[in-house]
Amino acid sequence: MFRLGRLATTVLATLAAAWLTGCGGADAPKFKLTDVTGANLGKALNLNDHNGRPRTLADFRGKVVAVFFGFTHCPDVCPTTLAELAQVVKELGPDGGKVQVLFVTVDPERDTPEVLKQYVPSFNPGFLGLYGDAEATARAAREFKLFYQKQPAKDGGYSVDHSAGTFFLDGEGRLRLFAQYGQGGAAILHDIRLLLAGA
Ligand SMILES: [Cu+2]
Repeated sequence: MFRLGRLATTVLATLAAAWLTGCGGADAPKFKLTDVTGANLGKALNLNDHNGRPRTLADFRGKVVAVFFGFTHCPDVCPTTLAELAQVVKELGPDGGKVQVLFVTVDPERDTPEVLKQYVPSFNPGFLGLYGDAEATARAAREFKLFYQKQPAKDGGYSVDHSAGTFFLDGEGRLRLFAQYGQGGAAILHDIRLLLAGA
């Protein structure tokens, strides 16, 4: 179902390069995820949440923000990622309230606010679904150098290929970490704790 396109591979290479040049001091925090601090992306997001309220990243200052792009018809990657993030938030206990998960749909045609409102909070009541029109969605994806593309399905419907990974911003709204799909909740939990501790 999910294919890692060439563009997505380029993005990962770019992120890896950012990681190589972006940190390195002996006292750098020991993150398990990819450190993308200083990468020139993820600075802005202008979308509506599933309650219809306009949202920008500034709304979530003071919290660690996890940004994941996907679509509700996704059979595997998206529900797995959201379930994993829900588990991480749960394991954080009271600190879970200092984490905001944002699920940005790359399929606003089918993922209406009503659909998102049903789907996203089912993983955790605090999670927010974000959507925009085709143009706003494309802009948000470009901002995170995120690849997505409609794929016609045999039954006449369609699927959406998309790069699978979660971006993490710190309480000051700076992009810090990238979790590749499959890195696992333990690594995410570990690194969110570091971010919450001010790393
Ligand atoms: Cu997906």
